[in-house]
Amino acid sequence: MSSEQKEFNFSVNTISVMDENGKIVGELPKLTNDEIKELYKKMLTIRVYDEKTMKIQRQGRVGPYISYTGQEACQVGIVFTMRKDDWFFPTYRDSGALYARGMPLKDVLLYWMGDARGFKNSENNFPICIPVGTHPPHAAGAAFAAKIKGKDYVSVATFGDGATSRGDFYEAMNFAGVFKLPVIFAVQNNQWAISVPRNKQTASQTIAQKAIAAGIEGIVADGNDIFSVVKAMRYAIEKARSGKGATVIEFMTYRLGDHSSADDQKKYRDPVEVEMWKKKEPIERLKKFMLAKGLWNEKFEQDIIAEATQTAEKAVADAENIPSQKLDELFENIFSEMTPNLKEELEELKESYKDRSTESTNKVEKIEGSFP
Ligand SMILES: Cc1ncc(C[n+]2csc(CCOP(=O)(O)OP(=O)(O)O)c2C)c(N)n1
Ligand SMILES: [Mg+2]
Repeated sequence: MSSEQKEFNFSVNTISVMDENGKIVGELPKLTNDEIKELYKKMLTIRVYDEKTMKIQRQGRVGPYISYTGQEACQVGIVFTMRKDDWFFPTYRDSGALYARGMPLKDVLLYWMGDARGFKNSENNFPICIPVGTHPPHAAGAAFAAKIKGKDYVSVATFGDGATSRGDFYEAMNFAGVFKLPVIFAVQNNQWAISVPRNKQTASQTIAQKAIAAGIEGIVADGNDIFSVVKAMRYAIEKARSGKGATVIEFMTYRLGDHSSADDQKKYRDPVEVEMWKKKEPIERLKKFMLAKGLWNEKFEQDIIAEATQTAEKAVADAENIPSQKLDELFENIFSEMTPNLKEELEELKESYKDRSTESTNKVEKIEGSFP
């Protein structure tokens, strides 16, 4: 029996616009000076919010928290390119993206305080997905709905390198490939999944190439360069909106802090590696570019920090001072109509609260528990 060999050629494109010294090495995406300043403001603002939240977490005023410091270019750049009516599917690492998309700090803080009302009024953002990588199929499903309804909104799911080892990721890509869905799988490859390094996660040379088997395009972009993030996302969104299907973008970035407030990264990471990545971090990099263009000065910086600090302090006070949530409110926003199972669970919970003075959760219970 003879077999004929056929060659297949696949490629993964890479996008890199600005190097770690703020020097332009590729073609800039179209952005006005005001837009560049706005991107910088958003990145610095969400860093202030992140630092404030970590501080109050250490004081026991929020539950377990996940910081995104070092990943601000992804957090801001991914949502900057989205329309308000596009659908966003974030993970626990993406509080910054939710702020950048306009969700009030108070509401996201409520979520981390264990208060279900945080996401009650959130428009076109799915709630933060805590289980690793279970939401790419949801994003593909929402994209399928857009297609059936003949609407031109797109779905964007963000998740980490670790999540790409899950079957759900492959199922979502496969579905998106077959039906040419308007969905973007935005992988924030921050090199670690808690203590598991990228090279133990997959033997594949890139994560982006995993898209190829599903018949969709995979791109690698510099996730610590806001210009590369905007460029890659714009390309994928335009493609999705015009009916040309899905894209996987692997954003190369780095988690500068601990995995979560319950983690100690010093136990498993070489400080030399962390220092090396600090030199590539996204805010300093954009600052260098802006300084050279005359778009940055110390007053601009200090004004942003002052405004963000003031907003953060007010948001913390507002979140801490709202009346406790009612037990019903924990269940109400999950489905448009409560399922029989949920109704049963709610009754059980109410029963267990029977002997308490109030039919609501309180702050002490809210901050119990930890995040792996
Ligand atoms: C289904 C599931 N398994 C395990 C965990 C515990 N866990 C939380 S985060 C995490 C690592 C995820 O890494 P990655 O996808 O790279 O995202 P990152 O946290 O680095 O942003 C794990 C294993 C979980 N939350 N959900
Ligand atoms: Mg990771």
